[in-house]
Amino acid sequence: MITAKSLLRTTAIAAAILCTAASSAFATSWRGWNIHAPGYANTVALEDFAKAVGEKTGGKLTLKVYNNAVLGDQPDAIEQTRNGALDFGNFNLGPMGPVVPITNVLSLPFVFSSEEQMHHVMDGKVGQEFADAIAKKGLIVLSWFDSGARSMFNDKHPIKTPADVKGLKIRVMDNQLYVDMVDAMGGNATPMPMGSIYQSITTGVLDGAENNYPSYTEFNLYQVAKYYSTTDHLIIPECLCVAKKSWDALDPKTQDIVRQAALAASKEQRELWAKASEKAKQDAIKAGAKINEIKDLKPFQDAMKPVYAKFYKKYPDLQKVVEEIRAVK
Ligand code: GTR
Repeated sequence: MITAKSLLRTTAIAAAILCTAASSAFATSWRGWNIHAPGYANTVALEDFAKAVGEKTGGKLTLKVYNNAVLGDQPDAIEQTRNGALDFGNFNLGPMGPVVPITNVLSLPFVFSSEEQMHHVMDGKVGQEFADAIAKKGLIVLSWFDSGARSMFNDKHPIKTPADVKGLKIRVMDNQLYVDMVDAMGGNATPMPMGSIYQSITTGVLDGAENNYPSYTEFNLYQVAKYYSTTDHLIIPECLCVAKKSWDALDPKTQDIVRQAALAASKEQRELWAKASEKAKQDAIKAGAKINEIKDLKPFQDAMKPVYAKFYKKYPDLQKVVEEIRAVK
């Protein structure tokens, strides 16, 4: 029997459903992954990106950035964004390698000659080739971020020649290429999340790791691995990427707003990055880190020959991409 009360309840439920449907037709919210802490160059740029999109769409699309990898470790976050469980993220192209084979080229040691050359490559035709391949795996690259040059640090001694890496237990990101890279110098590589390095050095599971100055200080690693040697062996770009599923659900006008905001974020991140890198280096020195500036990197480059040989054997087609990169000045 339909009573006044049940009619009222049914009407209220129907109204709530309609309301949700209406608001979801007009407002969308996105969740974004970020490994870094508040204040880090990438975080500031991502948060400004989120703010700009919210403002310019008049609140129709709101973005929230989740910092400090609270939504999971990087390889998982890449997976989650590819399948649309997360909407966007700032990803390093290193852990992208297992998913998008061509991006492994960017993880070859010394593939770029400088950070400036990396910008020229990624902002041009070759960068577009990477973006196209990444799109086929469910992620839209909106812009490229910096992550400087990565160098080795440990708690045992300065690294002056590749032979000094012999026997060292070094943490690497999740990609076989980095294992091969450390192997080629006689060290032992262990892939593990960034957040586990500090404790692993303290307990002796690791002797060190490799990264740029801002991450070295962000994770307080100078406290447990004071010998930082400028091996500059990797210059890996990062992307501001959106889940293809989330992207395809936007109308063209909103897509344009998001893309423009991402390009502005990349410009901002690169400027902040340059300053943050220098500051992190000085902060590390003040805190007692011993920086060993390596003048001649040739012995390190020569030591990487087996890494390239193995890579070309596995991916013969990618040799031409390496050549394209090297042809960009
Ligand atoms: C940082 C990078 C992070 C992450 C980290 C790592 O430089 O910005 O995305 O890749 O290195 O080593 O795990």
